[in-house]
Amino acid sequence: MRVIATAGHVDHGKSTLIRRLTGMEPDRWAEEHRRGLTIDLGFAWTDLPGGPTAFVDVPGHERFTANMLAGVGPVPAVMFVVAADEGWMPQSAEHLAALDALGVRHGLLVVTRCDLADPAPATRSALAEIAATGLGAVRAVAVSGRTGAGTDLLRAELDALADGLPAPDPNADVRLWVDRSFTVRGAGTVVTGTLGAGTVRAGDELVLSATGERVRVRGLEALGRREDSVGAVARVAVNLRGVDRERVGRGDALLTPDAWVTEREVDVRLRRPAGRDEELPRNLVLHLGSAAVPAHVRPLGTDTARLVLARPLPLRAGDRGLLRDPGRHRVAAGVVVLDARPPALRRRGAAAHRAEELSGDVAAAHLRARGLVRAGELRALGFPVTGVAAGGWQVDPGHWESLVARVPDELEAWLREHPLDTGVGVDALAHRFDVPAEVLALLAAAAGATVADGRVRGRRARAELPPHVEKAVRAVEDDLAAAPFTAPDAQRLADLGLGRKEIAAAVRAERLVRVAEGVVLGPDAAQRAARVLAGLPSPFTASEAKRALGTTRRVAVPLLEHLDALRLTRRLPDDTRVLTG
Ligand SMILES: Nc1nc2c(ncn2[C@@H]2O[C@H](COP(=O)(O)OP(=O)(O)OP(=O)(O)O)[C@@H](O)[C@H]2O)c(=O)[nH]1
Ligand SMILES: [Mg+2]
Repeated sequence: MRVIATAGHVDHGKSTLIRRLTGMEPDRWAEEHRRGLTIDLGFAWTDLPGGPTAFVDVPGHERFTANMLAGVGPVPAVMFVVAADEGWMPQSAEHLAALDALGVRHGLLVVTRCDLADPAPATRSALAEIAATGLGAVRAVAVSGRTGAGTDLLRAELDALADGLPAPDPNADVRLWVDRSFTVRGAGTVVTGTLGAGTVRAGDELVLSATGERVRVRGLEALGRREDSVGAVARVAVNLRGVDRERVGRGDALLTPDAWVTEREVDVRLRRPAGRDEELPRNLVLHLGSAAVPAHVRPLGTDTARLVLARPLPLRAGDRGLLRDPGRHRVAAGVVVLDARPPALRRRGAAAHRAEELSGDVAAAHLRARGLVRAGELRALGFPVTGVAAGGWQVDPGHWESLVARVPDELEAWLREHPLDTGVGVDALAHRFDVPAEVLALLAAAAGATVADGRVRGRRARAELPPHVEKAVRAVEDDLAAAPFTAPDAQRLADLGLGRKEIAAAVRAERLVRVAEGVVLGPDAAQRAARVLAGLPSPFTASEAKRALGTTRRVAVPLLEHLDALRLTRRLPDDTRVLTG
């Protein structure tokens, strides 16, 4: 389905054209008929040669501009109507300014009431006005709603307009801006809206933006027919289970669960209409989607501001809306959302700093300010998923680097405090780094530490030893695997080519521990020895320790001193020892 909105000055013949194109009555209210005036949005549809096409018919009267904005807000294309006999009028100008601010890029000029006047002058002036906006050069067609002249051409031009629209993403997250809600006897609450992207299916669970409550899609209708699923772009009526009609209305949105953030503060870029440089009023109304929400404007830089909304809205970076001054009946500025979850501005000078951030890479600044953010949250905010990916999180690259650099120090510090541990618990280290455990594991790995059985162990820098030393160290490791406290003797070390320098390298790489000149053991020798000694009566003598460890005096004496230094053991005045802790 394609969806096209009308726009144009009051009484210029919009609803008459919709009636003629669709055979349906867009003015739904008795009062509209009595006054011959559209007050609220009207909805109608027809089959054009290129496919079914729905229309959102808007009121032209300036009193109902808010309704007009709710109708065109979510619609990507517009049929701009100007009466041949009246030409360009004030609401023509306000509607055009609104479309420009909302970023509508696809339009068609329809000059109607041609039976009353020559369409050429109105066409000329309207095309010139439209060309000065983001709509650019549009095609024009002259018609009469009364006689039907030009209707076939209008249908062909509407088809061409619809065909030129960008294809919507059927898999996008749903944000259906509600423009109507009513009760159907026996079915309950029904809401309607223009679905701009994504797909809604019967049975889906969606979130009501205003309250955050979950609602279930009981049934769907599009173009007057029941459907199991409706994909964008479409006019759709959604029958909801579990929500009263009073709790949902125009300006609410139905959202894909967990895919949107709904906040009260938002940073935006402002686009002032040309020639309007006076200071922006502080209190305006933000129109975005079908919502109209009072907004307090806090200027940040020359063209950026923080909006504090009267109620939260589900927004994303890139969303377009406009700020309107309802008292003066005019568009004060177009807005483009830059950050839908901006940081608090607390310190002096924070606004100026923020303005600078907003003129650069906003997504990167967002990540930098927080250190790390869930990837899903970046998506929900409409940001590209930047930074270092780590277990569902995205980490600011600078933060990541500083964390990686801290890993060895933190490991060492931990092992100093907990000498019996061979590694640090992932959770404990995560707590120290103030990051989630899944991020910590990846951080540790990036720092060259190993993570196994929920523990992080320091770097085993195998790759860093020259090959001949590596080979020799492995031989020593094999010896020690069989007898952990039987240090290789001088002859064995010499045979393996392990001199003073080679041993020092192996110690630096945490492959060996040197407890005395020429006495090397495995890196966990102290911890293992402490566990063996725990089986002895306390206090114990050096000979008792030597026997328990199954080693010689050459090893046992310096090993015990090593244990003393690590405060695993304490030496008593009579030369016996006790285990600490
Ligand atoms: N002669 C003539 N009258 C027309 C034509 N189109 C509309 N009208 C008349 O103009 C008046 C307004 O037409 P609508 O279609 O209600 O105008 P509208 O743009 O929908 O007005 P609002 O929704 O209130 O902004 C009605 O009396 C129509 O009968 C036309 O092509 N020729
Ligand atoms: Mg009308």
